[in-house]
Order: sequence, then structure tokens, then C-alpha cells
Amino acid sequence: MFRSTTLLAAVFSTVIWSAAYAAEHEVRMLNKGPEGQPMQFDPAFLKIAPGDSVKFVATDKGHNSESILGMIPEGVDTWKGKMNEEITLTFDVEGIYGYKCTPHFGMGMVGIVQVGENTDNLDAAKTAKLPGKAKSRMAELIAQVGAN
Ligand SMILES: [Cu+2]
Repeated sequence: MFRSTTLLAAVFSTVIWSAAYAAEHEVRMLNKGPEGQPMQFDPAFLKIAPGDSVKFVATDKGHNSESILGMIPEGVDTWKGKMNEEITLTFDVEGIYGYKCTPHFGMGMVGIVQVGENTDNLDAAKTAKLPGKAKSRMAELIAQVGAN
């Protein structure tokens, strides 16, 4: 289940955090990645524990975070942040979550959050149709699943 950054959600997340000692991670949305590649999430591959949250930080402008169709576990909600919006998502369900920046999808601005050890939806995620550079970039990220 996902919660966007309304005040109520923020308060609720804080309560969850206090109760379960869950961690909050950050993924920066960048015009240029750490190795100089254009349009990147950093880190593009992130492994977290169930109940942890991820904040997408608008370090550079003109980006968002949106789940990729077919690349999240069955039954969980999709998400779509607005442009420049810093959304914080709490990941309660284990599995692989593929996401993209909507305008830079074809330029390979994609990422994966691996939640816990359950990778049952990995094979399904591999069959998602991705445009342009997203295909090779996602293959690199998928190769990191389970290796961390
Ligand atoms: Cu972008």
C-alpha cells in the first residue's frame, strides 16, 4: 500500500517508523548520474526491508517517479508522482518494484526497489515492454536483484 505526501500520510508514516524502526531511504532524481550518464535515479537500484520507505528527492527539476506497468508485485497500488514532486512511498509488500521518470523513460531513467527477499514477480517484471535505453538500463538493474 502506498501513501503520498499529504500531511496526514506524513504523520502516519512517522507513527509507522516509530513503531517498527523502519528506515527511510532517499533516491535522488538527477539530470546527470554519478558516472556522468544523463537523466538518472541515484541510487537506481535500492534494496530495502519491508515497511521501509523511499523518498524521491527532486535534486534536479523536471523529473518524477512513476511505477512501471507489470513491474510491481500483484495487488499493490501503482503510483505516479507529479513533476518535481517529492513523494515518499512506504513499501509493505515484498517484491521487485520497477519505476520510471515519465518524460525520460526512453532515455533510460528507470530504477528498481527490491523489498525484502521475495523475488516471485521478477520473471513477470522481466517481460515488461520498455522503450529505448530503458531496456538495457533496466537489464543492468535486474542483474543486481538478489546480488546485494
Ligand atoms: Cu527525468
